Amino acid sequence: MLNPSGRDALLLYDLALVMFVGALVLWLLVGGLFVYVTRINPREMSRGLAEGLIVGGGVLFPVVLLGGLLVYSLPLMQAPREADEGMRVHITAEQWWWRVDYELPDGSRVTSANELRLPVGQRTGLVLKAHRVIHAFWVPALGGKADMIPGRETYLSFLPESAGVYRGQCAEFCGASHALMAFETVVMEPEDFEAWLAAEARDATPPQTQEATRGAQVFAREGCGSCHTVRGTQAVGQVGPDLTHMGSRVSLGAGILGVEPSDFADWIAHTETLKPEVAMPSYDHLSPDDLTALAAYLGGLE
Ligand code: HEC
Ligand SMILES: [Cu+2]
Repeated sequence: MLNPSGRDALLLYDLALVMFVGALVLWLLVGGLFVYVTRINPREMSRGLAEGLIVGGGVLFPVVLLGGLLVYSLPLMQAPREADEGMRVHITAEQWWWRVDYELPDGSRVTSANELRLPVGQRTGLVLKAHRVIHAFWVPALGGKADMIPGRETYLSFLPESAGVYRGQCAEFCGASHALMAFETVVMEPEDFEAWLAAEARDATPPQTQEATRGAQVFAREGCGSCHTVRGTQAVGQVGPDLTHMGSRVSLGAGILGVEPSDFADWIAHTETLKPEVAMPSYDHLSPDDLTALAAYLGGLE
């Protein structure tokens, strides 16, 4: 929040700064007055001066100051509405991860999860939904916060101003693993973004190594595809995140792990320890060989 990188975050940063400096000046004024009347000049005051202080400093001054701050800050509180320019991304909050759907100009959708990619310098509209319980969407470096409410759509839009990776976090308590519900926002140059989106729209890359091929077999044997989709394969589950391009993401498990092979193995074997009450069982019965093979398969889904 203190390092804004989007147009909307910049407005909020300015507002926070004005409020903070305003509060600091007020505090110094009141403190100074207190020191003056108790230490520097502790004489009895004339009735006129005392009444003047109370009416002026206690009524007029706060009314003018708070009124001014209100007039300054009200225009910043725009009603949340659907963005009228740019691409749209539909984001649904699950317990405890994010479904992410890019809506292309021709109406088709590209499904991803647990990561948001945006082109720099363009406004992108976000259509926010929630499954089951309330969550809140927050990427402090890019803009404000918005509630995500079951049965309703809320809106937010971002205009990122520099490329980079910005962390997002669920900001409304949503159950046991609320604090483990994060994601990364990757802001890219427009041509890089277009290339990424085109790649994301394609079906999964078939396994390239023997290890990965074995991983695909373990994936099928263990029934992972009943909850996960890997486009272009038999896996079409909708319960968990789409894994079609898992290998090109920057984090695992909604922002809680990296994407090294050891992270994949760790996640699959200890899901329930890493994320209490998670809707994916721990596969702690798998052999280290099976876990390595799964990691090779998932890491290769670029
Ligand atoms: C009962 C449904 C279910 C099954 C079966 C299942 N998963 Fe999951 N999986 C989920 C859910 C739900 C999540 C999201 C958990 C969270 O972060 O809250 C998830 C998350 C993941 C992730 C992280 C995805 C991301 O976007 O970071 C990977 C990788 C994964 N599962 C792999 C597997 C593998 C491999 C198997 C089989 C060995 C498997 N899953 C079986 C439901 C399932
Ligand atoms: Cu949440």
